[in-house]
Amino acid sequence: MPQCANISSENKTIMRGSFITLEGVEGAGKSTCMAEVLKVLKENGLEVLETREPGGTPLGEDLRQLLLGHKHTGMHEDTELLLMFAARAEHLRQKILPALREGQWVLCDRFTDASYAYQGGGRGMDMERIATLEAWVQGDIRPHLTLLMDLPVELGLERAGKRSSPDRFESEALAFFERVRQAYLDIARRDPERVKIIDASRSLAEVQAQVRAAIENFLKQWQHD
Ligand code: Z5A
Repeated sequence: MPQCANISSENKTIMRGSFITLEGVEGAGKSTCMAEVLKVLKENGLEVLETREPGGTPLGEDLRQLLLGHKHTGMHEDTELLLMFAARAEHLRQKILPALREGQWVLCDRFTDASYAYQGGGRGMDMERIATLEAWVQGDIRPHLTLLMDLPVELGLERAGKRSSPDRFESEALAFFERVRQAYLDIARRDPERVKIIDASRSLAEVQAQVRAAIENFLKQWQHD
């Protein structure tokens, strides 16, 4: 596929920055810990682009409204998955790849692991379908490091519940989030080099210390390679 070939060759030749993602179930503390990651990267003199999925571009943010809002509560799961990847195609081409090409680091709140976890694990969609879309939209672009903020689902929902009214995903049942968590842990087991598990059930200070250690380790490796 031509789109794949273009993106693949860019990955090998042009990407100079590094691509870091944060993942986890609802209320795991991703947004809170983005700040700590950002702080460590900036202390090391790196220029960082912060972004999120679904979203990150004007079109992506509009798609986010459709995906998270309650206007289309009965949305078919295929539609949901395709909209996630439509937003991602735009995000990658308009924002992530240009930044990486310029040597910026990209810090993204959720990426394709979330499609495997929520649509694959949570909704039970065929993982092969997701892999097909991943290959089509991304070629061989993958995050270099992913921090998986892991905690018991009930604790995450309790933390998130204190904050705001639930969006379309947050309205799902506990069993849905248990499947999401297991799918994330499966990804981490299969790809331990890339995916580092953070015990997000601890106090904020302890979680931030784990996050800092993971980023500092990654920076050491990155400078060495
Ligand atoms: N989604 C999908 O289905 N498929 C995809 O491909 C993609 C996404 C990309 C939007 O994500 C939804 O899209 C998401 C999956 C789906 N749905 N869900 N659920 P999102 O990232 O925008 O939404 P979110 O997961 O709901 O994020 P969040 O609620 O903002 O959670 P968070 O960022 O992980 O948590 P937080 O805001 O940092 O912290 C939550 C609260 O806990 C807050 O009050 C903090 O002060 C507190 N907190 C944080 N850490 C601690 C500790 N350690 N101790 C005590 N309290 C803490």
